[in-house]
Amino acid sequence: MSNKQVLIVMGSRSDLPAMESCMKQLDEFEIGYEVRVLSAHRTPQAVLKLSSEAKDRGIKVIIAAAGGAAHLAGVIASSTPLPVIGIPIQTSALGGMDSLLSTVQMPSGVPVATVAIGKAGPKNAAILAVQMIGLADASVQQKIIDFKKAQADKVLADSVVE
Ligand code: RP5
Repeated sequence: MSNKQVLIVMGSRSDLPAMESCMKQLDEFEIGYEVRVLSAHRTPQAVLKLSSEAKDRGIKVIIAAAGGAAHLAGVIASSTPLPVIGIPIQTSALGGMDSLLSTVQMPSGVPVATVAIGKAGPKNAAILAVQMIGLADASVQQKIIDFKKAQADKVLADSVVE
């Protein structure tokens, strides 16, 4: 079985720059991932094939990023038992509110854990995915504990403003 535990799907290659921080964060946690560009609207059959086969390939969490009418995470969530994290990509037309609402407002029974529009979203999606993997892997969970401590230490070290 592959050591890639996270599947990252994005709706277009134009989403890649926004997604670099997600991949970087997974690299920092040394969690293997696979990246695919597929669209809920332009390649729906390929999306469903990928998401329905992900679990049997050893994937633990799926991260799906899309902008505009951002149905990618929802379509993926419809066809896998794996947890799906949705990233609403910032758009030029509506600032990403379009992406946010179409990612987060899922019908009852088909959740998508949706992170923020903008810089924090892709990074937080990676951290959340690692936290989920950490539930069944103590060494991965320890990395999250260490990360949070280092983050808190940094804030405390910078907390005194002259
Ligand atoms: C979405 O439409 C993609 O996720 C992207 O954010 C947006 C624009 O895609 P392109 O027209 O740049 O391919 O499906």
